[in-house]
Amino acid sequence: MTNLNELYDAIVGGKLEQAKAVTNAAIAEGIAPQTIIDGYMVKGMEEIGARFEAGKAFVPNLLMSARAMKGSLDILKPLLKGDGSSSVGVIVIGTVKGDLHDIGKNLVASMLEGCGFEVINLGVDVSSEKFIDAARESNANIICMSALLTTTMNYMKEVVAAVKASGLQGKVKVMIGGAPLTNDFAKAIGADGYSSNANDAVALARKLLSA
Ligand code: B12
Repeated sequence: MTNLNELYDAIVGGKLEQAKAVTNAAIAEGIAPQTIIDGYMVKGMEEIGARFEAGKAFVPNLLMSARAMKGSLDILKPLLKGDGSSSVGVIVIGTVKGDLHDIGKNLVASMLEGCGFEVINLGVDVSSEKFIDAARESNANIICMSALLTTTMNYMKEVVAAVKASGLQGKVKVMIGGAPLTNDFAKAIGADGYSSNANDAVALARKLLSA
């Protein structure tokens, strides 16, 4: 039987091959992707983050952990299926300008995709112009923004302002997320919604589409 603690250890230790091997074994045993992600992978990232904050891990360790996380997530991505009953829409997602953190954003993108949304992932360091152009070109229903830094989260306000200035307001909703954000921050900048994790992000996207 697969010991998923080995996946947690592989993420914390930044061991890509071990992470992929345990993930494949867990899938073969029929363990639910959500259990693997929430119970072990995200927890592993939290642990390496805590070690970094305590000065016990360094940027190269974070990068190795991120690589291992991505390797496992790539394997799980096709299996992240929703219940099929969602109203499907188009979502443009990116990490805001100046910010290179993409693990959480990619997790949200994968979940949304798995639940039937068409997702246009703009990557990291995304400017307001890029968000607006992509939303306009794809006729997007929702712009999703991610930020992990207290310095970059404020850029979201600029994107919300750009949505208003572009004439897309009313046609496209804005959803935000990332560790330093809160519901109050979302309200303060005029975003339509905030969620603290990838599961709730799917529910929120569905809610915004039906509003
Ligand atoms: C991994 C990591 C890195 C990696 C990123 C690799 C990558 N490809 O993403 C690297 C090494 C590159 C990095 C660099 C830096 N980092 Co860093 N990093 C982290 C770390 C350890 C983990 C982040 C993570 O991936 N978490 C796991 C994912 C799954 O969680 P998440 O991102 O929060 O996402 C979830 C939710 O927030 C939400 N969500 C996320 N996005 C969205 C979007 C929407 C629309 C919705 C609805 C929801 C949602 O759903 C996700 C899934 O449930 C955090 C510490 C931490 N505890 O967060 C520091 C952290 C974010 N980093 C930090 C810092 C300071 C930096 C650097 C400045 C370090 C440096 N001196 O160079 C640089 C900045 C580079 C830049 N310009 O962006 C600080 C930020 C401090 C602050 N207050 O701003 C933190 C908090 C660490 C710390 N305490 O010091 N980092």
